[in-house]
Amino acid sequence: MMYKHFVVKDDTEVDELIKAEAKRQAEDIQLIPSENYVSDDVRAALASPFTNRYSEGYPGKRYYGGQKYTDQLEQLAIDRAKKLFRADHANVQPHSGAPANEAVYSAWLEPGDTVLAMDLSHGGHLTHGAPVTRSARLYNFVRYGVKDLETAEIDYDELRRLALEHKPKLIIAGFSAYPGELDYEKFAEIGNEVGALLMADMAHIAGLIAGGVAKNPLDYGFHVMTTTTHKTLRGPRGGLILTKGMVSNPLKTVEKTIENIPTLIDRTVFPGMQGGPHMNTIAAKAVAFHEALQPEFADYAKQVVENARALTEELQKGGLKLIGGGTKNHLILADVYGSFGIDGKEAQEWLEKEGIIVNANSIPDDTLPPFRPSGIRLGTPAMTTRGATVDDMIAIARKVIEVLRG
Ligand code: DSN
Repeated sequence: MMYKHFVVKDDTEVDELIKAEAKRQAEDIQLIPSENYVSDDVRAALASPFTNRYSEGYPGKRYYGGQKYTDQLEQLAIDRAKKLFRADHANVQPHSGAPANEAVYSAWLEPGDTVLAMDLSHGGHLTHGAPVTRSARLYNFVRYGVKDLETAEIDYDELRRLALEHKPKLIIAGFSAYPGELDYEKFAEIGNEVGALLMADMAHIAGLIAGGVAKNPLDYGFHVMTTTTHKTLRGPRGGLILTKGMVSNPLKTVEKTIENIPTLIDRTVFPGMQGGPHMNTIAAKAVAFHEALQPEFADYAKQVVENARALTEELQKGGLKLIGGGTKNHLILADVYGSFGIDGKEAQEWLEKEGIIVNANSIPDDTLPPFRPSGIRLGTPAMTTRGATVDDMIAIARKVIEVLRG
């Protein structure tokens, strides 16, 4: 899949690098589960004159003039996002997933408040309270994880025990390296028992939710859903926050209650955390949401999951141990150290030499350090966009095994 080249005509240094990267992306087997290939329409929107605008505020309530078209554009993106995810409210301005998560924390929590979230090495994300992050210094994160490597099931009894003990103000469901499906009903039951705000970070599986092959947490009592727009959702790099409930009178002071969460979030994104939204990215988000609303996107999402299952089966046949014994979504976490005695970084480098791109990743309770962990993470969203089928995934899996064994 070679992109049409938009020439950077007066800067050959940058133009050459763009061409080289486009060629690499077309030739390598791209298995990083958080990456994808956007459409030419998404790229056209990103390169549009909307990049020139400053539009602090929200549609109809801006601080600068000349907002006739930015207002229409942002409203279109909002309406499409709401429709796609059955949300009452959408904020399309977060620059990416980490700021989207931070915005929810800042809207809802006070410094020192407790949050219950998935441990990074068990599949959670850095922004879910990894000790190296800014939010971990501000808030008290308590971590839950999986029961064991074989099933990779969340330990819901432990999660409930932790919730009753620590009384978190926020419970986060979501992950960046977890091959299972979460039990949102169970999360909601526990969250409601302790009166916590329920937030789902769906960055990895937003496209699967949009395509109808993964459950939508908003259908199970979650109050807030954050996501990036560039992984399985196949849009531009960016963030999105969806909520149940409506924005209240924007002029009034609002209390921190669950019914005010849409207003609190809007106010935290702007003016609380960000300045001008990136309107060209919002244009590209609108295009991606439109694409994801088409019936073909449901076929794509289904194929992503089928391809992931085919990849897991063949990798396992080749002797690679997988966390959870397979996958229920688009991503696979493999224990290369436990399988072949090499660490994830070595595996990543050897595979790259053969044109197969993966990322080294920690596995639950990893005994190796994060930069040289025991695992690798693989996924199918990008290759599925390129038209890969189950047969292609079997061939790719065989090549991966050949390289790792070699
Ligand atoms: N870096 C992303 C991922 O690869 O999952 C998450 O932010």
